[in-house]
Amino acid sequence: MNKDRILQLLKNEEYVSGEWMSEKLGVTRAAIWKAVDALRKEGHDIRSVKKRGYHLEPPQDALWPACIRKGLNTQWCGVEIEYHDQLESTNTRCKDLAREGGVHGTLVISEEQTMGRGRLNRGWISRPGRGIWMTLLVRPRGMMPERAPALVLLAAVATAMACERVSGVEVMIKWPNDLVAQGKKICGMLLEMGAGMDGVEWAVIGIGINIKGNDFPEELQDKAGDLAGIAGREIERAALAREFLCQFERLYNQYCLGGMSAIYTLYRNRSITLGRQVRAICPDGEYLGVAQDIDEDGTLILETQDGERIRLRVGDVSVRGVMGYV
Ligand code: BT5
Repeated sequence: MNKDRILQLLKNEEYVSGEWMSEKLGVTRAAIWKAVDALRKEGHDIRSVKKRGYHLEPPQDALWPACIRKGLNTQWCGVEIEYHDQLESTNTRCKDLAREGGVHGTLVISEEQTMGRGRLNRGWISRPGRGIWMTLLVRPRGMMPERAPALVLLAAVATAMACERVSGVEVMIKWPNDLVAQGKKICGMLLEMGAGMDGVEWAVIGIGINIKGNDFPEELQDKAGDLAGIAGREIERAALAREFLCQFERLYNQYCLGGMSAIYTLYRNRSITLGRQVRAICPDGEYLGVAQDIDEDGTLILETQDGERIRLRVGDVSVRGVMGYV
């Protein structure tokens, strides 16, 4: 038991002192020493560094909090990072944290999801080591629930910017919040929230980014892609997660000061949906038309072939010429 907790603490910070661990776990220094020794015998590369404490050497491309935090200079975004080797869904775990009082800016991340979720109860393939499966908790002040989709648009811009910076590949956004690179979906997002009389109490933004060959099933082979495959080089996942936290904090702070308008401009500039011929499949039917605009609460405005303007809040769009739609 102690061993698992110690491993968790070592994955969390680059250096952890024995004294701090013994306080945190309520056991003696000798017990810590013994557990560390046992972990070493099991093959964990734990080093003792003078004046700094224990250091667990991460394997290549580890997504541990300690790796993400290295060089992270945000004020609140990613203040708490909870890492799991396996979870059903980072959104489910993050929702529990939100209800238990988890702080604004908490990130939940898992190496693998066994029941990763898409929108409308669809599944999300999240194999170990193949991507970044993470959920960010935010507590917006004074936001009405109908405005909350704006948070995912903000996250889409932040994630697109982070992916581009780290991979060098151009990343576009397909309404509402799929990230697309070279015509393939590399990332999807799932927003869930809890609201009370005063508006949104918490919102969790789940983000799944395919990094390297996610073994897509036959039906997704043409549609889904992975960032490393498209970039033609390795992508360091911790660096990408770190860059996402920086970009998200910057855009969120901007939104708190000046509202969504600047972020909408960034969103529109990256949209592969606007101005294009699209087919939209919505809960109430299917529409063909030209995507005209996206308004302040994330609604897509479509002009149909007979000149009617319709507003779509939820749905899937296929953009002519992208992801197999001709
Ligand atoms: C999404 O839904 O795109 C939202 C995906 C959100 C995933 C993240 S991972 C971390 C967090 N924890 C969760 O449990 N979820 C979030 P949607 O637009 O409904 O797309 C789902 C559809 O995309 C599926 O029905 C498949 O057709 C396809 N799909 C499934 N896995 C995929 C993958 N890894 N890459 C690309 N497409 C995928």
